Parts: sequence; structure tokens; C-alpha cells
Amino acid sequence: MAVQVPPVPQGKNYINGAWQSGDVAASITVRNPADGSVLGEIPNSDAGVVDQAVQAARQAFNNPDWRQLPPMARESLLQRLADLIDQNADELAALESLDNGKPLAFSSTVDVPLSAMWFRYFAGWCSKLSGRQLTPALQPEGSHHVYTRREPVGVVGAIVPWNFPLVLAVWKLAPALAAGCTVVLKPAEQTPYSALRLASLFEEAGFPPGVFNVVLGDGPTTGQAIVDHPGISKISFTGSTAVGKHILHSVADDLKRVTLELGGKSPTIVMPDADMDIAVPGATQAVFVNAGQICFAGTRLFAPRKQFDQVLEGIANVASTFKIGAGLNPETLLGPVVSQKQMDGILGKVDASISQGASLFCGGKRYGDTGYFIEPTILVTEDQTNPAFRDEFFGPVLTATPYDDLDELAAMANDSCYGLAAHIYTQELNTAHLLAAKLEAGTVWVNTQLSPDPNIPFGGFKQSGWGRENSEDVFSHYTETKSVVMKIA
Ligand code: TXE
Repeated sequence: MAVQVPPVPQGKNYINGAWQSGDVAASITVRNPADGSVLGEIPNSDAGVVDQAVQAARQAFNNPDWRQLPPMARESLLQRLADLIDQNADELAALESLDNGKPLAFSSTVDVPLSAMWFRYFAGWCSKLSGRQLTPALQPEGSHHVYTRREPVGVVGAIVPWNFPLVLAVWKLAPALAAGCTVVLKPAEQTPYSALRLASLFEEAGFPPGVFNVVLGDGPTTGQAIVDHPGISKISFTGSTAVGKHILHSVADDLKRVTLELGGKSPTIVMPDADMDIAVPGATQAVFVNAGQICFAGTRLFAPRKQFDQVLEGIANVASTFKIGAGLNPETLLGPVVSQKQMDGILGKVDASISQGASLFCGGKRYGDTGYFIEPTILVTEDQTNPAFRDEFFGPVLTATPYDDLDELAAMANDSCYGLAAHIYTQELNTAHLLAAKLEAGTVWVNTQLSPDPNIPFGGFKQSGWGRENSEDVFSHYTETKSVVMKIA
């Protein structure tokens, strides 16, 4: 039995602490991916609306109520926000499942609790972020007092995708606010509702107006206006590699700070000695959770040729136990992909891979004829030029490749323009460490999968991005370091 549908927030921008419908002529229809029905309309905000939001954020950045707030007071605000997320967890989880389609079993145990935890973790950093006292190398001992200050970078433009609408927004908001920045957030046009509910929680928590703003719209109109606005100091983007590259070109003229968290085609490597009771369910989860719409999903499987069929059959069996259905049905474990466009794109890539020589082990089709569901799919190829091996599908599709020679493994796994993550299943300590060192990936998980942590840096090698999110490392992107050099008379 599906849970009750929560009230859908009105499609209004949240600017300077007020809800605005604006004069925007164009609007975007938001749909429920489980059945294609219309959930609401949101404005496609233009450069004028973005300018209002950026000006509000700039004023808030310079407002002593925010700028001079003692770090422990900023910490309290973030803690209060985390408490409010917990208090409204059921509603937030249902909203997340409604427009994204993800199973409630997932949004209520992962997306929403992790969002609260991320705010709590970064709340603690407010009072820990400090500069350093330094000794100059070229001056007589004791003649100068030198220290660094870590100052907030300014107004952050946060642009996020639809696969983890709340979590990925919070990954940017929490450190940016902890550092003392202010934020203009653009959620993905497909999934605006949890960000709007979050805005009302910011209001309830008592943040000064303008510290957090939400502007709704699509990428080319609203996103681009944020990227181009001279009042934005830093762009923090998660999304496709193509748009990430485009953003880099756009900010070249004014050299805005940029972090990019982009696509992936991450390997899952099953070693001959792996404990199959861990490797098989792990590899299944790594690719099919969230309908495969995870940038660090383990989408390329490498298994020893002798154990190849056993591993594939095991994965297909585990996947077949995932109940497919609407996200709001509490029993669902595999929801729809986010949109008709994504579904058509994924199935098109499956067909192209097969026509270029990949074989289909299971799945490969739309599931049902309502909503945007795709069967868990496994393709097999040894051709490293096949689209199944090279392209990010961003759906429930695993590409499996057998191997004979352990020495060829790292090179095969690294044969990708991406380098976000990798998974290794082995019981051999040496193998794990040696292989982890060889893999070109921002995170290597060994005998576990899909477990990001606020205290562990996350980001990509190669075309998977620029910079790292999470942990203390992230503050290098939200602060500027200022050196103060004083001669002692
Ligand atoms: O991404 P876009 P799409 C990958 C995945 C997926 C593909 C396409 O392979 O199949 O990208 O998804 C905003 N200036 N990922 O088209 O367009 C857009 O409005 C500023 C991987 O949805 O990159 C949205 O808010 N912003 C990924 C966000 O960028 C722009 C998650 C992401 O949308 C813009 C999502 C512009 N010119 C997709 N154009 C991951 N790394 O997790 C678009 N946007």
C-alpha cells in the first residue's frame, strides 16, 4: 500500500526569505516518474530573477547578522536545521520519492537521514575552521607576526541534479554555510520539491533572509544565468560531464571558483578469492540501487572467466528479488528512472551496445507500460570500444567483462575517461592495497560499496570532476586564504 502523497510545495522561488512567483512567463511541468502524471508547474526563472536572488545573497553575505555571527551561533543554526529535517523526515522522504521516483525504503533511510547528518557534521566545523600562525623564511626570527585567515569565498551558486536532490544540495549547502558563505541553489527542474521544503525549514530555523535562496528553472535559462552572474563567487556543480565542461568555459572570463562533480563508469572488480556472499550482493547493490542513477555506481563488472557465469547468475538472482514499483510503495526496491527522456536514452544505449556486439544476459527492456521503469539489465562485452563499456548509461544497467589475467585488470578498469570510484572484492590484503593504488579513482571501496561519509573526501579523477566534496578538504573550495604579514617595530 503506497503511503499518502504529501502536499506538494507551490512552485515558487525562495528569495531573501520570501516566496515569489515572479513575472516569469515560461513554466516547466514536473511529473511523477512512476506514472507520468503532472505534479505541478515551476517557473523557468530568467536572468532578472536570478539577479534578485544573487543580490539578496550578496547583501546577506555582508550583513553583520550573518557575517559577524559567532561560529557557535552559526553552528546552532545548522544543528537546528538538522533537527527540523529529522522532525519532518517522513514528509521529506515522501517528496523525494514523489518527483524522483526513488523507493521510500531508500529515501527514508538514506537521503533524508544523511542530509541531517551532513548538516550536523559541518555544523561542528564552524568553530574549528581556523587560519595558521607562520614563521617567515626570509626574515629575522621574531621580527614579523604572520598569520593566515580563512575567509568565506562569497555567494555560492549551487547547481544540483535530480538523482539525489536533497543530499547533493546539502553536500554543497552544509560546508558553504559552515564557512560563512551564502547560497543560491538551483535544484534540477525534474525534482524541485525537497529543496522547496528545505527552504521553509531554513525559515523556521531562523536563518537571516538571503542566506539561502532557491531559484527554480532549467539549465540553459536559470542555471546558465547563475553561472554567468558576476555577483556569484563560486559555482558548485553536480551533473553531467558535458555541462560541467560547458560551465568551465563560461566562467573562464571572470575566473569564478568552480568545483565539478560529474559522471562515472566505475569498475567493480571481483577477485578470484572474493567471498561471493559479500561480492555478489555488493556488486548488485552497487549498480541497481537508485535505479542505477548514482554517479559512483559500479557499472562495469570484472569477474574471473572461470567464475564469470556464477557471478552473473548470482547478481541476476539478487536483482530479481528487488520489487519494481512506484517509489511511494514501501515495498519497492527498484523505482523508475527519473524521466521519459532518461528512459528512452538508456534503452537506446542498450540497443546500440547490442547492435555493436554486446550480448544481453538479462533485462534490456522497459518494465510495464506505465511510468519510466527499466528491468535490471546485464550486458556482456569484451570489446572495450563498445558503448556498454565506455558510456555512462545512468540507469539499471551493468556491463560485465570476464578476465583471465590479473595483470591486465587495472589497465582494463582504468580504460575510461571517468575516474570517480572503484569497488574491489577480495580477501587478500595485499591484492586490495596494490590494486587500490593502481586504480584511477577518487574513492576505492574494498568489500563494501556506495558508502559516502561526510568525513571522507569525495570526487573524481579525470573527467569525473574537479575538486573534492566532504571532509575538511571541501573548505579549500568555500574559503579564500589570506596571509597577513606584520612587521614588529
Ligand atoms: O544532466 P545535466 P541531465 C549524467 C547522467 C545523465 C546525464 C544527463 O549520465 O544521463 O548526465 O542528465 C543543470 N548551466 N548525470 O541532462 O543537464 C540542470 O538544470 C548551468 C550525472 O539531467 O548536467 C540540472 O540542475 N546549469 C550526474 C543540473 O545541471 C545547467 C547527475 C544537471 O543537469 C546547464 C545527473 C547550464 N548550461 C546527470 N545545463 C552525477 N554526477 O551524479 C544544465 N544545467
